[in-house]
Amino acid sequence: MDWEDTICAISTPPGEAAIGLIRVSGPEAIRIVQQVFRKKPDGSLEGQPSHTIHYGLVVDPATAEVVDEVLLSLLRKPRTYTREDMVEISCHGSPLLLIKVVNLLVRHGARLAQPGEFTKRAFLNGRIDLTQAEAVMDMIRCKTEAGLKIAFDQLQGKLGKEIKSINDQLLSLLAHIEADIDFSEQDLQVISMEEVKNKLVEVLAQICKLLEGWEEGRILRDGVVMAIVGRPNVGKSSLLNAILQEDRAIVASTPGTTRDVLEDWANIRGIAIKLMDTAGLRNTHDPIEIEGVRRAKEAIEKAHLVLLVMDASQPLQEEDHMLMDLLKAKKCIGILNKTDLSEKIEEKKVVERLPNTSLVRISATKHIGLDLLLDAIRDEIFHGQVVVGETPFLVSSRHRQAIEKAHQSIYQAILAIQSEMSSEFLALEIRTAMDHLGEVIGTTTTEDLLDWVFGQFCIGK
Ligand SMILES: Nc1nc2c(ncn2[C@@H]2O[C@H](COP(=O)(O)OP(=O)(O)OP(=O)(O)O)[C@@H](O)[C@H]2O)c(=O)[nH]1
Ligand SMILES: [Mg+2]
Repeated sequence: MDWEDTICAISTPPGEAAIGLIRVSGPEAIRIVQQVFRKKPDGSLEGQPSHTIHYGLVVDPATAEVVDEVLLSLLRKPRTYTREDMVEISCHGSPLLLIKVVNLLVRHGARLAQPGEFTKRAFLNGRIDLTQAEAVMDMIRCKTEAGLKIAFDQLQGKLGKEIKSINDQLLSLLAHIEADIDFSEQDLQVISMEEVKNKLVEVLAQICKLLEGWEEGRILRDGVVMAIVGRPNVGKSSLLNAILQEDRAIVASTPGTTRDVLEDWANIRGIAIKLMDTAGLRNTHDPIEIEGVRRAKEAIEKAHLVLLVMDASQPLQEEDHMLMDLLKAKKCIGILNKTDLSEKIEEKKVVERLPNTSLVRISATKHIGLDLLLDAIRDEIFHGQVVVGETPFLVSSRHRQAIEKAHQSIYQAILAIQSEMSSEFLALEIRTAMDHLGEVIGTTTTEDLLDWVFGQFCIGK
């Protein structure tokens, strides 16, 4: 597919940097850049071979003002990111200067690119499938090594290939069924219903395997939210600091030190975890603390996992009991903190109140038991180690929804065989399943879907 317009954008993040990169893509990319580029030594870009780098000045032809001294990569289609002619201009990384160069390109016929438009062109020009396009953004955003591995596998086409392979199996089956329908009047049978059913069951198992990895994949990509809660002064902020290994939150012996919810990301055993340190929960008349307590309760609602911190050096108090009740239905780890002091907590009572919750003994300030706590957090999230292996992980809810719909259609097709419904009906269900799988890789898409997918990209990618 060819576009008439040529797009340009700053591809490096805003702010000062050593280098700022401007990308130009489209049929007029080389001609437009040529108008504002004075190659050194003298010469034109026009006759230059592809994949070459050129030194020169960006000059405003209207005023002869030299805007910047740049290196420019000339990339001719089709071996480019978008499969169009592209020029990448490496400027000095000043935000003002980059805007000036982009304005100059726009004045000479380029258009500002929409978010993700370069990758959208790569997809529409058939260089990558939709799962690969989405992986580009996952690569940029991911927070852990495992997330990066999943995104990279997807970018290499691992998920796309798996979906295509399932689709091909369905296509071959459909061809046989349709041949059967065509030859039905001649009483010729190309494939038996038993064979069709067995093949469909096989395909269903492959789809189930993909869906199984969804929860883990999503967590590895997006991470989880974990709230640290407890009554005042039990050591929640000390624990946050110990996990982050920095003095992030204020710690003080005065109960009610933390008022607002404090958030930060940590990489715990390869999982990206957003930690939320909250205000100590208690009944209070202080309006600021009341708001803090409200926010702490909100954090509990949002959290996938809660760390309930208790002070092991004191007997349980009313607030501890209140919290244990509040967290009954929540995924939770109980923490007995301050175990470096003499213990007064009635551990038995905690076990009785939270029978299905693991308890970990730590000292946040003396850094005792933290390794065990981090293991417990990982186990609570994953129930063991997650290995990024052969089966591609599903990480996008868009993919999951489409694959679940395909699963449903194939299931219906199997039921149709069992209840001896017509082959036409069977073919229809298989075709519907294929359409849903096509949505994942982008062979059946709508403009709305593409707008939604690429709308989540950053500009210049
Ligand atoms: N001995 C000992 N003291 C601790 C430990 N953890 C925290 N403390 C002390 O307990 C006091 C309260 O700690 P914080 O971390 O501020 O407690 P908090 O739960 O965040 O308190 P609020 O924000 O007021 O709800 C401080 O004086 C800490 O030094 C521990 O493991 N051992
Ligand atoms: Mg605190």
